[in-house]
Amino acid sequence: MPPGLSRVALPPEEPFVQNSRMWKPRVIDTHTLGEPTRVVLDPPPELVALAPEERFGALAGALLPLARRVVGEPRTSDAAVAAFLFPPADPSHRAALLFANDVGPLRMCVHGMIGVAHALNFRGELDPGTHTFETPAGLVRATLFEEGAVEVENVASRRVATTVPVLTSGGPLRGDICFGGNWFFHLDPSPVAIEPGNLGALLALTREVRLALSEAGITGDDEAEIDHVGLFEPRDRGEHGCDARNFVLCPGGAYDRSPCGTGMSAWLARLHARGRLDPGEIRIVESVIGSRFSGRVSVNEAGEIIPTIRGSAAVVAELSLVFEDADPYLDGLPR
Ligand code: PYC
Repeated sequence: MPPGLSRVALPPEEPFVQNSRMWKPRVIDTHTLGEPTRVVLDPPPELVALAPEERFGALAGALLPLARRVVGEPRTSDAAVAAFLFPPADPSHRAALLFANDVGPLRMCVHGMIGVAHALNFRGELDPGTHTFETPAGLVRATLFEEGAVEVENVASRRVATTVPVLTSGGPLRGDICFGGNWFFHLDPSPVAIEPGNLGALLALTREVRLALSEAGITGDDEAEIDHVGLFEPRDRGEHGCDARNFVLCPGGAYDRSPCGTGMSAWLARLHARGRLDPGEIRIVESVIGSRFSGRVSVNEAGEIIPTIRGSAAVVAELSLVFEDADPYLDGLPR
């Protein structure tokens, strides 16, 4: 077990209780440039009992209430993502992670990874340097810098299809299907100006597009649901200090307050596929609230595009969750 992991798991004299209602996990609440992550230090016993490759499917199905007990309303905001920490399958890795929001698990979450690295460093359990984490999408590497910034070398990202038509109430729109650790449909340029004053219109459009994709049976590889919709607007770096602004709809229906690292990874892969981004060139993307990630790509030996995203996080609370049997909203608000 790598140094520090024993501090994340419960000590042997306090074995995991076999009933999640008695589970009182210690959590660290963080936000990554506005987007919340609830880092769950004590993973649910039901998930710990499963093989790592079974956990994603279980949390998408019968064990979804576990995610809903941890994130979403009324315990936290519907934008929050949980990051469950498990002992890694490979002891040379720092930990295995399972990300989830209140509608199910995410294959990967860059803002969540940044939150985890910052939270572990805050607890004195992660030193500056590069650390490997296991996620359902594959291995990712988080580099923590002395000044607090975190760089996440994400999983291979790619553009899968271009100018795919979707029919909306405002007429047909064409976008790209791409993967950045999660599945995305990108409309670039956005048909609605990405401004905080337009949140209602941005949410309405992206929700309609996601529904239209689902109704049309448009999916990612292996029939994976396209559960994120990203809008991008070009910006002039000289004038605005960034290259694009984005708005990303997340699976639960909330929008990402950060520039969405998996969405930015997919965007960088699209730029590279169009010949508009060389390996190592830096791009800066701003979220609808004005927070920024920077990123670049490299190409690995297999010819895959590997994005690296840089951002930072802040801890806002250390607490333990309590699940009362009599709580009528133990499993979250009705959805
Ligand atoms: O930063 O990758 C991300 C992300 C995914 C969903 C919310 N944030």
